Amino acid sequence: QSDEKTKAQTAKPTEDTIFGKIARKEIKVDLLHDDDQCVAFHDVNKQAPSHFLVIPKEPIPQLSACTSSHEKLLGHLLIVATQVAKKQGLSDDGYRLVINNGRNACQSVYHLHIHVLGGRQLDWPPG
Ligand code: DGP
Repeated sequence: QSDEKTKAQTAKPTEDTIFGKIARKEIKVDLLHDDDQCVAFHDVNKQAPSHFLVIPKEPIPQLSACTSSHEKLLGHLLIVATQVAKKQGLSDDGYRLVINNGRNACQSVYHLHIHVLGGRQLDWPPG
């Protein structure tokens, strides 16, 4: 079993997460993007030559906690993902966006995040 899968079995929604600390700049990481609504940064446990995360600054625990009030923010996160992917040189060959929602999907950090993976041929279907 992968590390991420093991972590996801016990991860629970919490008030604060490591991503909350990154979004508030309490933990310094190399930001690929930063605006009033979201930040993007490299995933520490990369699953592809290019693997970054786009997270809202608002600490939404997971996708299923979103309501129609988040429509604009969710659209913004997708657009930012494409912009950063382009900057990372992923546009020509393609890339994949993933949102893990809950235990069966292996969500291990309960702060909404979009994974963007590229730089190699990805398999389908995912595991
Ligand atoms: P998920 O399984 O969808 O909840 O993905 C969480 C991802 O977050 C996982 O790929 C590893 C990554 N991650 C966990 N902690 C940190 C951290 O402190 N810094 C960074 N850059 N990534 C992290």
